Amino acid sequence: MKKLAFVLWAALATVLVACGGAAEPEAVPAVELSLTATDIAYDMNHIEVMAGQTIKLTLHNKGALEHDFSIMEVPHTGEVMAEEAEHGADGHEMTMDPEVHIAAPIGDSRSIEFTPSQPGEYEFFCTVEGHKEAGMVGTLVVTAP
Ligand SMILES: [Cu+2]
Repeated sequence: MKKLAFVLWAALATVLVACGGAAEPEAVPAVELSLTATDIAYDMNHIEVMAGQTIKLTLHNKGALEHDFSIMEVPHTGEVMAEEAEHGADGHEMTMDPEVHIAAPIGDSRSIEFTPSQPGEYEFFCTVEGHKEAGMVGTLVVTAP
């Protein structure tokens, strides 16, 4: 009987681990980042985190134009959770499909959460036309844990 109880417990534990993406053991605590966008720049062009570290990034738009934070491709675990990632009324149409994307309306803030899983350097930028070229670009450096 004891053995059966253990088997059930083990099965339950497996189910719990399998269900919650957040149930994965978190090696490193999440990091909260604040990125401010103005016309036309970010206040940070270099972000450094550890692989496996969840990034909770809040983009504050203090400009008179719409801005976003995007990464075309970055290996990550779990889902990218964006708070209202869509662009607003400025008619900006996304012609690309970045894996990580959060747009902040003028004078507002929006957050995104994701967990890069592999060390490397990943470019982040604003997808609004001409903004990357004007300097809204930076590097997310993911270091080995
Ligand atoms: Cu922009």
